[in-house]
Amino acid sequence: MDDSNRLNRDFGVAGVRFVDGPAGLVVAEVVNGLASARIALQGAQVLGYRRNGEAPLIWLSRLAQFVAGRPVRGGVPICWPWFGPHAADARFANHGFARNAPWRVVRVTALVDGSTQLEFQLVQSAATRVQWPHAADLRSIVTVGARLAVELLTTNTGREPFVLGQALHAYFDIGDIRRATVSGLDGCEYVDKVDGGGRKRQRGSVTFHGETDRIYLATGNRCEIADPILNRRIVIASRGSRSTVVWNPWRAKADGMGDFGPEGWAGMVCVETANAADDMRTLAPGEQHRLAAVYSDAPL
Ligand code: TA6
Repeated sequence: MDDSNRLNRDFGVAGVRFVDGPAGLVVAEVVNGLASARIALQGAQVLGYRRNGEAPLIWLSRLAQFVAGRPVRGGVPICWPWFGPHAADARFANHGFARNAPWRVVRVTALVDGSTQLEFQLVQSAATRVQWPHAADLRSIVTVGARLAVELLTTNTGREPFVLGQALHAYFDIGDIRRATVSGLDGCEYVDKVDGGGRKRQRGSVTFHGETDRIYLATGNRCEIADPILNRRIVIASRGSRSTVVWNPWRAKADGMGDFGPEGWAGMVCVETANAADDMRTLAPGEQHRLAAVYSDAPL
């Protein structure tokens, strides 16, 4: 596992500092002239992001548990190489192993526009190959600037095709889920995981009146969260995805999960750029798939 001293020596770039975070998880702290962010090496997980002078865009639970090998509640977890439960073996983690596994730092670059770009590579192992016996290389490229960009690059480095499910499981900080709406999904069919997986069609913007867990299909490349409490809209611009997951656990499910904290569920919504359900991808040997999202905000 990388340690912060070596990382600061090898990748010290103005505005980036590697620190030993909770439970020994190494975290990259990024502060530049545009924004600040924290990214854990475990899972290459963005834990937070805010533009300078603005409210946080990305939500992190006040009760997030930092335990090596366990998912952290909030930020932008990387679900890979499957979304949801493992197709055949309930022993394996929900949403794949990438978010619970160590990643190595490949490069840290100060870009000319003032942004900071960090590239990470998943460290695979016998433990991960037991769960998913395919040869693949996975990179995450995070760009911290006036917007937050996260890009997942999967390359099939083996001799056989494989099927890939994945998502950028982004948690957004909002004033009150009961007042928030999500637009950009009007007319899309969705799998309603709160209603037996039935398929329905979205009419207008998504509004929230209880636990909401939907996989929207044949989606476009832009969604917006309207937040009248914080008086802003959050824009999710995506590439390489034709499925978008919208999730809020609501009170009972959040309390049951135990790491949302009191009323935490009311201040977050997930809008996830995915390749899930009908949108899983088959990669031929040598093929690469890019899944990307750019997150920004503007006044409502
Ligand atoms: O993306 C929505 C979802 O699939 C929900 O069904 C819920 O399981 C959520 O992900 C969080 O999953 P996690 O494994 O992070 O608790």
